[in-house]
Amino acid sequence: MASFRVENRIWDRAETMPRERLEATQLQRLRSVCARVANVPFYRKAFERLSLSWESIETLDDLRRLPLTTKDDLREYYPLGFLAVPREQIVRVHGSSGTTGRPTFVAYTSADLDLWTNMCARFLVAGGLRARHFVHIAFGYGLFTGGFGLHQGVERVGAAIVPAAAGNTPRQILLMKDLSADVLICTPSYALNIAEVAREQGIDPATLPVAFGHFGGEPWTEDMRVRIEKELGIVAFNNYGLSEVIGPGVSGECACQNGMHIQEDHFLVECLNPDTLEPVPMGEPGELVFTTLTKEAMPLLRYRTRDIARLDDSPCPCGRTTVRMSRVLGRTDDMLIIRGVNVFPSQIEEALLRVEGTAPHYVIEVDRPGSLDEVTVRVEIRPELFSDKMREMHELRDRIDREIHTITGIRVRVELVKPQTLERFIGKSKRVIDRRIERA
Ligand code: DLL
Repeated sequence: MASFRVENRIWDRAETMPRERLEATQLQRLRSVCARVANVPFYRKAFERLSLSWESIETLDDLRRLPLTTKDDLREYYPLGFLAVPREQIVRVHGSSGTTGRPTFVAYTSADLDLWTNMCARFLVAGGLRARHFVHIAFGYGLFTGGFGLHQGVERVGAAIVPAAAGNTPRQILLMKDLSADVLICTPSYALNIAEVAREQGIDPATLPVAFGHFGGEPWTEDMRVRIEKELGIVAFNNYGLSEVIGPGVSGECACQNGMHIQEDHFLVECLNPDTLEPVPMGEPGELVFTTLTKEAMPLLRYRTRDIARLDDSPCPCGRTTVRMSRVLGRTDDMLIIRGVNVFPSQIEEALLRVEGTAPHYVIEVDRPGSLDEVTVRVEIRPELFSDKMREMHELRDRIDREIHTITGIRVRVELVKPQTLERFIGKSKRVIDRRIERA
């Protein structure tokens, strides 16, 4: 791992506010957002149905009385039916692509952009960014919130930006080398892709000038972090967000790398059992649900993210007083139910990364040719281990099979494929093909 060390620095005082003051601020903001959503048809109707008004919100516990919001609700009011301000006040629209084709749009006023920028600046500074750095951003600039969101945050910190955007990896490597970028921002899978392409070009990725990176936008595991840090010789930080809530900047790691600090002066977070919708005890995994406290254009109450994570309210040595979230353990909707067992793709990734010789490129295919679910995990083998000796390959396959079984409790069919045969992704990776859906 790189010798880079992060000195703890706080970007703004709100991050270390005493809990009582933070909670008083949250309550005042919660009442204000409940008053502001009165213009939004979905919330107006829900408030009527539940006989609620902003005046009836007297404590933070009253949050539980508010209606939940889902992605389907946003779809029902497509394209911009959740606006809480007149259209003239909108200065930007972003969106997230769904599985159904039509994106979900999110809108920002100029005040929203300002606070979003600040949120990104906060977590970047917590994770080592300083004005002296050169930052290579390999996120898409477009409807996706990754490129513009991070760009604004880096700009506010005063560091230099190379807005490389997505694609053309050999060119990205050239830019990183020639401009001596010391910070890399992209998805974790793309960071590994950069390392791989560098190797193909005869460049040891660890010799690239990057010292640390901020990665997010898709699920990744602790083992994947170790792999990225080793390959690129960097320190890798995790950051989390989603378009509906604001984009990147909802939470990010500090130098302690012990969970991602949630920007609680802007968001109220709940961790709920996705079936009963009751809060889970602190530290238990549950679905994260966010209420935006400060957004003007499209505030959301109790937005169900479908992301499963744990919360941790124990004090962090960095001095920030905000609750931390674990890495995302899975999603309630990419959760695969295989012969009755809940399996997250991240568990399969964890198993693969434990086996020496596998590359972190894999595809999980689920099918039900008869009455039973069958899972095939296709995984690339590292070039140096790909061999034409049948026995060695069989042993490797058996080891992977055992590891997956230990972690998930299910048996899968493992197919080893040649290096470089699976698709590479420049944005978010797509690891699961569920053929049961096509058959249904
Ligand atoms: O991915 C925002 C973002 C961009 C965050 C860049 C961080 C960096 P969406 O496209 O709306 O927004 O996708 C949101 O991506 O609900 C999670 O399932 C997943 N996700 C985002 N960050 C992480 C992360 C952006 N660090 C969805 N770990 C979320 C795991 C993540 N999953």
